[in-house]
Amino acid sequence: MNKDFFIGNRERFAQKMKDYSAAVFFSNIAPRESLDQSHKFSVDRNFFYLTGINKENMALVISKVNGVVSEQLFIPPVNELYEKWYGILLRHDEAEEISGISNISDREDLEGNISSKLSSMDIYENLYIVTTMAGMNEIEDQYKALAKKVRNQFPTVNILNALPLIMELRVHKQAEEIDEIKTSIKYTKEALEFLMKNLKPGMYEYEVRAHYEYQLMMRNSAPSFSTIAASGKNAVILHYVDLVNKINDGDMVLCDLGALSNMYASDITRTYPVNGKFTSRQKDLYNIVLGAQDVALDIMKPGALEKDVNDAVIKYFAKELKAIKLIKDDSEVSKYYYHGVGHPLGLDVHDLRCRDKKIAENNVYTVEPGLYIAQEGIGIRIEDDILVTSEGNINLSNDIIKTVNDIENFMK
Ligand SMILES: [Mn+2]
Repeated sequence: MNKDFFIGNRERFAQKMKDYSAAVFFSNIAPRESLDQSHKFSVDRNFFYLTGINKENMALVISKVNGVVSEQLFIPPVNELYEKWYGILLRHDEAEEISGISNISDREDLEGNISSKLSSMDIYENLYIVTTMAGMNEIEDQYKALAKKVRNQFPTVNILNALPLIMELRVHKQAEEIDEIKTSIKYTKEALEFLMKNLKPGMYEYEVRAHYEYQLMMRNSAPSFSTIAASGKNAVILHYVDLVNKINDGDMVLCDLGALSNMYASDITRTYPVNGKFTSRQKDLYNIVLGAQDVALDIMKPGALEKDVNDAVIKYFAKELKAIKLIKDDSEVSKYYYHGVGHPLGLDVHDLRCRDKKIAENNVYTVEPGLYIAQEGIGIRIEDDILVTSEGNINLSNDIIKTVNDIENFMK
């Protein structure tokens, strides 16, 4: 991605900041996995959105004083011992090339820099930090430590949350972002086709995952979340990640998976008959779920509420499930469909959404209705990634086959 994209994001963020304020963004640190090992590092998506840099233990400070915006990046200093063990650290000129930020300092100078700003005659009024929604990872601790220090030393400075400002930016996808999502969808399509070709009764769920992720690795991509390959009755568990069961002949396998391209995620679900042929019951239920996608897409327009889309799907399921005599009353739908119809998609798999929960132009949403019938050992979900435009929806994952005929023909 071009640095102009990240420069533009910072400009738009700064416009939304109050005057006489500073904003701090941390890039995150990898959590510990065992005694002297770390989990794989995962960059904070807001930091990435504003810098394009995917590296550990960095910070970005954006300041706005009397309408004048300045920016500074803090990165770990070069350390020869570290580089012998773990890899080459980013140099200042490289960080500038990626981000377009020319003012770069050592990471250890961050706290002193913030203190001198807040004690200066600029008389800062606000410090923006980010509180994540989950509030449970390492980055949250870095923000909390900073907030505690600022509250203690500069009690008249307000601590504000930058998240509402940045979410207003991130929900509207720009052309560069849509291209990245399209690329990650392409990886998913290719890997899913390999998975389908290798699918056969008697294989284990973890083998399905291995086939999929092998193809991502061959493209220097990675899953955008823990791959789900749930067969038979496991498919009624929405976030089934154990993947230990043998897939029996006659069962379906629900594959909910994604890929990354430059940190942008795809999120796709397909449900296949493991032996390549749907039973007539499976086919009927499958086509009901497929129909629910069309219902959702009709409602999903700029200005509609997310709830409107889900309500329409519930109403449709009530009608269809009564027709096949699975339920008697509309209220019973929740027994077989028990999640929302979709979520925003972007740098985060469950991406930031507009605060009013209204669907807007250039949002990217998943549409993923499902039916889960535990007593029959059947779980079906079909998920596509949709770009909302003023001229209508664009199904970005339209090329990933999903009709009964197309799946059966492909798997023959
Ligand atoms: Mn999803």
